Amino acid sequence: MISNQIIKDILSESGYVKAISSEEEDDVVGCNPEGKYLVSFDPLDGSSNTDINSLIGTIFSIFHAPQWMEPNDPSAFLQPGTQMVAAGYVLYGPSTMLTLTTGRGTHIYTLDKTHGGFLLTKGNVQVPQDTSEFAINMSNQRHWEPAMQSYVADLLAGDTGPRGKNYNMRWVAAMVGDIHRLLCRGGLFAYPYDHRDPKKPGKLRLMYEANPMAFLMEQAGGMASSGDQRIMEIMPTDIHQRVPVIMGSANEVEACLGYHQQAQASE
Ligand code: AFP
Repeated sequence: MISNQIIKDILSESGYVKAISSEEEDDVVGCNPEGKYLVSFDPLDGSSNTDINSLIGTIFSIFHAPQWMEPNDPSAFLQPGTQMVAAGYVLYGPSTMLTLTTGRGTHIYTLDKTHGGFLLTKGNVQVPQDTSEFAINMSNQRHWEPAMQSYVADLLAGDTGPRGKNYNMRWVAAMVGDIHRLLCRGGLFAYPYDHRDPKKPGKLRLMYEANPMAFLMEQAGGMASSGDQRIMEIMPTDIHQRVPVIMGSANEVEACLGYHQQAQASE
């Protein structure tokens, strides 16, 4: 809540922003009626990591604000991710890093406290196409669809299974930490479709988590899908909507989607 208030105050005072939507706000918050941009953000992703001094971060996406919109009109936020003008996250880890895309590659900057600015430390990030690492919360396995069950079972089967190699697993419990690792060394991250509650087909939020990370991932040569659709092409129906997420190294995402396509074909 404190992070939300800080970011809300800064964006409201900047003058550039017409309205914001936040994971921590029920409704859109109007800022400057003359502002040119809309900002959606998750103020503190992985907040349950705070108490254990583990990775947390802020995720954001920026859209043009339509001139016709009233500052507190949520419908202007219902744009597909392909309309984002910028997206990124700040990771509060051993170093504070800003990862940003404006649609011309994905770039990583590190906070230099001596000068108080962010320095470019890794330009034009390229996610390796292949990987032998995946990130998923295995405790939800029984709630996944059969395609996801088979895919992960084949990863776990290692070099004696159909994928023919051993895989390693990591889970930070903060998407911002998992995606940063993927941008640095590749991997597959999934929070897949889940049967438990039809109103929550996935855990992650389209506007605050899936879209901005998909933009960063695609700009770094990776892929991002919901299982049956490119995430950035999903037309939102609600600012807080949740979506299934599969993203990361292109060849591994393709392999995972292959299981989904096979399942659809045999329906
Ligand atoms: P919070 O921001 O509420 O801590 O949730 C973080 C998150 O939405 C996402 O960043 C993680 O990938 C996911 O939840 C982890 O959730 P579980 O470990 O509970 O599955």
